Amino acid sequence: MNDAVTKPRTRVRTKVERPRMHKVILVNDDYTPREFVVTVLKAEFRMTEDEAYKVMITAHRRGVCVVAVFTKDVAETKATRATDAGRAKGYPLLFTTEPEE
Ligand code: TYC
Repeated sequence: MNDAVTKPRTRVRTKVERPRMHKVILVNDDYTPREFVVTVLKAEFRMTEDEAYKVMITAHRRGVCVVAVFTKDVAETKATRATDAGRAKGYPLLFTTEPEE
């Protein structure tokens, strides 16, 4: 008979890591009207007029602005919807995503 006791080869890891968050980034362009950018930010990211204006004018002056951070799925969905809202009006408005450090 084989009386050897087999030790478990795996150990339960109790460490739980939070999902990495992803930034939604607004990219400036020369064609999309400022007011339209503000409208999209309010509609898709639930911003007030003041918050949306600050994000829009920061992207306008500096080239890009972080809009907000979300889980990967939510960031990608919102970036796509906001970009599509511009495309539907013929504007090159662009929202991208990138993982936080
Ligand atoms: N630069 C655009 C203009 O002067 C306005 C604008 C701001 C467009 C931010 C895109 O992400 C943007 N009409």
